Amino acid sequence: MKQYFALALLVGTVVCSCGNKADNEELKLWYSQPAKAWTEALPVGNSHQGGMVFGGTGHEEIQLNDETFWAGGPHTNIPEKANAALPKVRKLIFDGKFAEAQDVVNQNFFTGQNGMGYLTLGSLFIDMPDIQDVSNYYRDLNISNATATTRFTANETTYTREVFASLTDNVIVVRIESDKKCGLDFDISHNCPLPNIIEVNKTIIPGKSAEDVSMTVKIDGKSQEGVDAKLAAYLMVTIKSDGTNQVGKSTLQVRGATTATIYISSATNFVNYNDVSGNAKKLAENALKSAVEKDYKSLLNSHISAYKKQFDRVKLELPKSDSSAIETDRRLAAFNSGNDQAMVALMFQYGRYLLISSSQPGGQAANLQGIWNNMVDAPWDSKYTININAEMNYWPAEVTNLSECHQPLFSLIADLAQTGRATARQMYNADGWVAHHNTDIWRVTGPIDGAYWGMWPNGGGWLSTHIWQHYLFTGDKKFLAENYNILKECAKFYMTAMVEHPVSGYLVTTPSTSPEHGYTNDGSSMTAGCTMDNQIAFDVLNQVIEATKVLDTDAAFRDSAQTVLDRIAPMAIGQHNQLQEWLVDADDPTDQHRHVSHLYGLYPSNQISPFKQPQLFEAAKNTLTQRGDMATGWSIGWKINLWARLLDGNHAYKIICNMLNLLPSGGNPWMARGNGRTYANLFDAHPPFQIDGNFGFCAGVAEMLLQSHDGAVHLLPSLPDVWPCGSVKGLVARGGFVVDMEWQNGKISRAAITSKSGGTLRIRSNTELTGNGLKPAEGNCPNALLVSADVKEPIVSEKATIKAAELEKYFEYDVETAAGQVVEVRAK
Ligand code: FUC
Repeated sequence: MKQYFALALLVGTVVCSCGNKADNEELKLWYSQPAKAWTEALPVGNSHQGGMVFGGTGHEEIQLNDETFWAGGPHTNIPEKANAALPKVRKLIFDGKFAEAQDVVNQNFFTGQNGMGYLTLGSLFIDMPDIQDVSNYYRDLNISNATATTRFTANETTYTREVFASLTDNVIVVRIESDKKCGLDFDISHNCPLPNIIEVNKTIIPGKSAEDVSMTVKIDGKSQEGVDAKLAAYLMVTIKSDGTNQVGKSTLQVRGATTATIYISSATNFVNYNDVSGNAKKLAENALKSAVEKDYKSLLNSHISAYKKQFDRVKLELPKSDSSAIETDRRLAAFNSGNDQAMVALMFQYGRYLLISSSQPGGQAANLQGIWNNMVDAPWDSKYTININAEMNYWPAEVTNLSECHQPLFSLIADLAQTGRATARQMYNADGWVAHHNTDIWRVTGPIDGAYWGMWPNGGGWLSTHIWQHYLFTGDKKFLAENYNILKECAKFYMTAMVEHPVSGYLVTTPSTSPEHGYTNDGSSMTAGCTMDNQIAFDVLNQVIEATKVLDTDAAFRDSAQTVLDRIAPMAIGQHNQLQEWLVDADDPTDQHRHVSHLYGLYPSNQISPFKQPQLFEAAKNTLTQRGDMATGWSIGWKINLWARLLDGNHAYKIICNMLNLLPSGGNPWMARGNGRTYANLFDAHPPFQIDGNFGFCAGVAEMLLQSHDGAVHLLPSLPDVWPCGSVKGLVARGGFVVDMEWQNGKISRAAITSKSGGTLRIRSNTELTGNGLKPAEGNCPNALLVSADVKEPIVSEKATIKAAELEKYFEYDVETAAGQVVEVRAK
């Protein structure tokens, strides 16, 4: 009740928003033409199924996916010869013979199996042959209720198609209506680039005069790189209409209907990475049968209410504009010449929409394209690149209040903790588990793609930090206990695979690479103990040590983990005042490489604090400045978060502007044409399409408004000048604090913070605050969930002239909270 009251107060007093559009108008992507290309079509998804809606008139296409439809079958890609070659590779690296080391790795560390590709189910087509002279065309994706609508007039009839991927009934539903009685005639067909068999039939419904018509399509998977296809998909379609339903040779036909509902289900025989014994046909049939029994309105309502339960947790109001009256592609194209802050809010919420639609509990983790892919050979197989991209997909999960959407990633991690054991043992004689820079639905953990890119044994380490982050946000000790062994075994990998560096004496991972980047001029990326590796190893060990304390367990293990942790190299500041990417001071300050791996310590990790490590903070800023502002889509997504962590909202916003730049569809999808980084359907462009940038953007906007990794819940840490006023509701801080706040003239005016699980709430703000129970903070932050990592002092080059960062004045307060309590504060 108290919380409700606080919210009502907030909502009632937003004075700065000057727009007059209703919320649901703001939350639409809309267009006045059908999609001509896939990156103009609009995504719907229920995590298991994805659909891309083109919004055609006489010829509509809905391209379909099933999250478990992948090439190949259960297999591993552990290179047999790696272990024998390992000592030689390490010696070559320590001797500085990097190119030779890379050759040996290339010859011995790969199996030729580079992970399997995510496939398409092809497309369903809806043909209305008599459609001519179309007028009043409109299509949209409404992300406030997760439905896509297409509407147009032809033959003096207005046709409306509504599409949604039901979050509750495991089917995609298409509703077609004609405003003229019996005005609806259409045919349904299917086409797929993979081999398929189509069957059509009529079902006489007992007790009813109408007949339903159905289509069953069996689609074969694909062998890849010598791994046999073990998956097949079933796609099933049923139409109910109030007209005459009939079947053609391989089509379904509706004649003289006023309304028709198309139900689409799909399944494969995938059970888990090691089991393909599922009955795809039965699964698809069951989903279809139970959905068909429900009427359209009840399906729609239960979908919308399930969606809203997640989506409505967060509301963001930035200064409004009237630009939602402009269709989305033109609006995007105009972004950099206007002041359309509502577009930023739309793109932020679109990230949340995409996460809800692609990653529900029990499903597969969102892959490189989420769940949406129309190709048989998708870019990078549309699998999981775990040296940044898959992790980025989950950056918005906790902070934007979609914690349960994180769950599919935890299942993926749990699988890798199984499959990665043999890889650790056989490649490195190491305990625990390891994964390299990619994985797929079969949970391969061996290196892929060649040494320069793939020789990186930290994919498992980075992923496992998500377990700890989930704990920090939720305080869920049961979750931590259930996943403790994954953390412990991951730590054991580092404890047994790291070796002593012969010169520095530090423990290092090697062979490795600072992701996809090298500094030598011999075309090699091989290295030992690069900064990112050290930061990840630090997190893995530090987090498991903290976990043993929280769970009061494994004291002896804690001590041995600490011994290893103490021997990891500190970060180093080099001659260009930069954070060094490698143990050697070899960074090129003119290098604009997209991977900013050594800034992992700044974001997503919490090893570089302006309060605790001010020199490192300054060095990180120099590095990011040197790397430049323009990059591939995901790299831009990362840089928004990084500038937010650097407490520079205006620079973060500059990067936002680089992202919100239309890349028109057409041409070679791989080629950067100009600086466009977002397609007409607001999919992020690497280019080509990768969904990580959407999620990085979403997390970045949240990070500008709220941070909680550095000893306090920091309100508005990184507000750009272009957002002088606004409000946000429902962002989540570590410690389980849900934050509603509003600001005016660039300063927080009031906030209501709900404590989900109690504990000390330490608030940081650049504005003096007042509120019940607020007292000035003293000493270290007493809430362990909010505390940043204690890292070693950096090594600083003699050539560096670095000074500690100068910070604005912050006010800090402590409030003791009980679970459920709402803390209300306002500007003094
Ligand atoms: C890594 C990146 C590429 C791309 C790919 C999926 O290899 O370096 O830019 O994002 O993953």
